[in-house]
Amino acid sequence: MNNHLKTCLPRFSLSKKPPSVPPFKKGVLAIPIVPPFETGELGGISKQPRTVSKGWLRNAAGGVAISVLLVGCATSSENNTSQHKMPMAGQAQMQMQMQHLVSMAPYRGYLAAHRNVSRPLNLLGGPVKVSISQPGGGVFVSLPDYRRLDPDVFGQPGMERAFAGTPGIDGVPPMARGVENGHYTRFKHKSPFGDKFIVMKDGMMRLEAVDATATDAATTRDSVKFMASWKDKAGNTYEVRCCKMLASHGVEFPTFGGVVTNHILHGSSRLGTALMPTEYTYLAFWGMGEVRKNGQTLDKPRLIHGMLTEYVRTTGYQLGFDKDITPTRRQFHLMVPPMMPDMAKGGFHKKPVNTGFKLPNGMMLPFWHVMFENLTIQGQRGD
Ligand SMILES: [Cu+2]
Repeated sequence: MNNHLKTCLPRFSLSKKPPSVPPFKKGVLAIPIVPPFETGELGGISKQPRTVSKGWLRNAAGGVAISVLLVGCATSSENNTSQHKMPMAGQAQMQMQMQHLVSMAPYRGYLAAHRNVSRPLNLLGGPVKVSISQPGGGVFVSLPDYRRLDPDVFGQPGMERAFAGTPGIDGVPPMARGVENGHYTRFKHKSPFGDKFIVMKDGMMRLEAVDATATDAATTRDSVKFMASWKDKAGNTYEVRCCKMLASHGVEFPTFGGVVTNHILHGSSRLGTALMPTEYTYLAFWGMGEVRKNGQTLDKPRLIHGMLTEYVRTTGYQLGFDKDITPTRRQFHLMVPPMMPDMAKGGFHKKPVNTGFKLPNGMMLPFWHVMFENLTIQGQRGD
């Protein structure tokens, strides 16, 4: 990987559990701690229901589904430099602090109570079926940036909020926060969450999802078929497909069977990274898919997360604080984080996404965080 980029990753839980394809096995993998903002964990994988294995994602049929949460961040080479100069004792202390912070992730007990459930209950009122599409137009592609810290989400020095869990993926530890005049300023490390972006053309997206299973569990009846593509100035086409696998349960926060509808995520919810604002989420999914360029698969399998939310951007397309949200507009976010599960050793290992897209400084963009806003949305409840 690029030595000038450090990535910080989210944690997942992988458990195998096809609802209709016995036998299933599952396993929760160990969490490697890579200071200072690199950790990962594997959760549970579950096969998608056969009822959704058709159409343009036919290949997904019979595949194992993973669920994931993801997010990745990249730190600048300057940060890496200071990190490398840290004395060994200091590094060990930092690692211990990080392990302690990760151990304080707020949903650990909740997740433990759900990950082995073999027969999860369904949503009240029946499954929610959602179709979302964008036929064309531009997309907003996030670039690595330093996220400003919302006091409503992160509190203030001495009265912190949202500090536990995997840094950047879940909370942000106090030592990773800039402070000025008694207030937090920004996350010290670059991440996919910030104000920097570029626009790419010919953005197309199609999602068909079912939210049937209510809670996290070892198995799920949720399903996702997703495809999105966009083009750079040179005419290269970038594409993401998902999900051969769905995350039936999370490791650091719930995934509600891999698909969740009509919920609050991110920010103060402590469901997903706090670096995104607290946002009403009409639909979100976590699964495993692939990254392509010009019709060629560049990276597979990769963790994929998508969500349809209320609008969280402001003037100049800055990523807003909670107070800046526009509840009557909607947008779709696609996230491919720079981390991968390690099925042999357990846990996740750092692995920047081979996006095939170079940043102006010549380095590869190590993640995709892409926003679609020209949407047609349909939802239906019931069998
Ligand atoms: Cu999200």
